[in-house]
Amino acid sequence: MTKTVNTTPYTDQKPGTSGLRKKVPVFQQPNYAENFIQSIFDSLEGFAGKTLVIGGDGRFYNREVIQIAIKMAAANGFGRVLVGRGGILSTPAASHVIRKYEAFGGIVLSASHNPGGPTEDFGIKYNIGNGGPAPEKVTDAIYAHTKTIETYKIADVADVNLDAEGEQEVAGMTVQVINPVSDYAELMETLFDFPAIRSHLAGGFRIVFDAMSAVTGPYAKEILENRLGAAKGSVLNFVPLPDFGGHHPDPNLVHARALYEEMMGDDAPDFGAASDGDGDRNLIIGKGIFVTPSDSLAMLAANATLAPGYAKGLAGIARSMPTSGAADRVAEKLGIGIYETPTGWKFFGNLLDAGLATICGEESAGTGSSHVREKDGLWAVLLWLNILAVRKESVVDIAREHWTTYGRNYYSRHDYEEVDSAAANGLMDALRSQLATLPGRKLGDLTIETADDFSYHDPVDHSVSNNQGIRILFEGGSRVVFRLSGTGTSGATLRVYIERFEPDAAKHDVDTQVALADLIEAADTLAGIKERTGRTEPTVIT
Ligand code: G16
Repeated sequence: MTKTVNTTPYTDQKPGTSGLRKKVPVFQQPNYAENFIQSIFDSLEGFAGKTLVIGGDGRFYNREVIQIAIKMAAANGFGRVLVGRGGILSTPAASHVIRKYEAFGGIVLSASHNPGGPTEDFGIKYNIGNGGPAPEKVTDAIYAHTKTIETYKIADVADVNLDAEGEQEVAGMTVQVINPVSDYAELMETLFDFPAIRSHLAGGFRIVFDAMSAVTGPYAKEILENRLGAAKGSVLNFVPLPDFGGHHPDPNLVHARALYEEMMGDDAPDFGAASDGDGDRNLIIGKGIFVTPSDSLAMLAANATLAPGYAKGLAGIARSMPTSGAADRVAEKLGIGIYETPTGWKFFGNLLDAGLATICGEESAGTGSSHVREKDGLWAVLLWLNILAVRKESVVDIAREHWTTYGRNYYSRHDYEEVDSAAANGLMDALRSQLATLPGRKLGDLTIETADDFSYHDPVDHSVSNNQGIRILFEGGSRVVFRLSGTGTSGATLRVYIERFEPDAAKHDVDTQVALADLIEAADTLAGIKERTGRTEPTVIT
């Protein structure tokens, strides 16, 4: 029933920021998915007879790869597979299922916020037993195996029925098809004050949640409408579609524009939110105000004790390096640790496991906590709703009060997508070669204080990750950061992160792009963005 198939390596299977992401036709090449999955198994030890969780965000090609992964898990000796009904598990739900059932690990199929469809994006990621993305030493081992692979093992059996909950047998292994929503919904009930949120909603507090035709739809319907009593119709685009309805399931101001415009209107609901393809990102918009992910992290951390799951306080806060320093000020006031990691949720795993951090966040619309080991879109929405239900103030009032207390970190990210890779690498190399001479240089009223290429020293396992983004820090605390994205699937994406700290509450009402204008200009002067990329403006501004 099990066969060993000869194969030859592909040279392009290096995992990026979050697993292997490629266009669907790349994954459809003979043995492409099989090679990568076998390389995952070949870099693990001790899983014989153990449980593997498999799920995905429902995008095009999800079901096909789930069948392959199940049959390969059976042939490689796993004892049990837990798979979400229909092949569906949001990324945070997969993390929770791995933890709850003490699985050996999990395979999560997603390309996150990237579009789906026959010529769009797909991805495979391995999560370890703590429920989090595999750390670099594991992804490096996987990549090494992809370069030398000669055979893979697969059970020669009929497809599993993914649509009926319950147990089936596949080549001596048990496959259990589970309800994808219920474990996760139960977890949320233990963290948040559902009665308080329910009564706030019943009292007329209006919300809208855009599931972007992606995986969060069934979760949001169940939790927001069924369990919390939000008005029917509060959850939009709740049916997960293989092509996300032809849209980018990316909850930002460009791809969730309609939600943004509704929230800025005269008759806007009180609270608007969205999540992405696989349910780990979030967008938070109050009536008349967009809350940047960096600010959201700081505001959630500052108010977290209002939720039962965090009532005892936070151990610490962690943020990725390009995320604004707003959370640092909260940590300082609370007298707790603050950790600055490279981009990539995998870097939070050790801090969470060691109990050093409770809440983590990234500028890329990711926020989460120690409840799982992934970022969690609905979790962020529910923590906001819990805070709003207890404080009974508007989002704008909470934000203003926060800025008055802590100061405001004006923040924006400018993305230049699908730039020629050589041009993007040339830009970064040129910046790197200037680093030593930049301190002291003046650009208009700005003076560069320090400049470096960020290196992370993990305080738990002492691993070192170099070249994690170029930081230019100016006197007074403003900064510009340059990085190349590790999640794109064609060309290179240059990300420029711009930040200015403004302590004076009288200056908290300025348009963000205006507040950052001199830094934006300085970024172009330093890196020659227009000249090197041939672009006159960013593809996306968030
Ligand atoms: C992934 C990672 C995040 C990271 C984001 C952007 O998110 O999990 O930690 O911040 O990519 O990475 P990059 O700037 O390299 O494109 P997701 O939601 O795509 O899984």
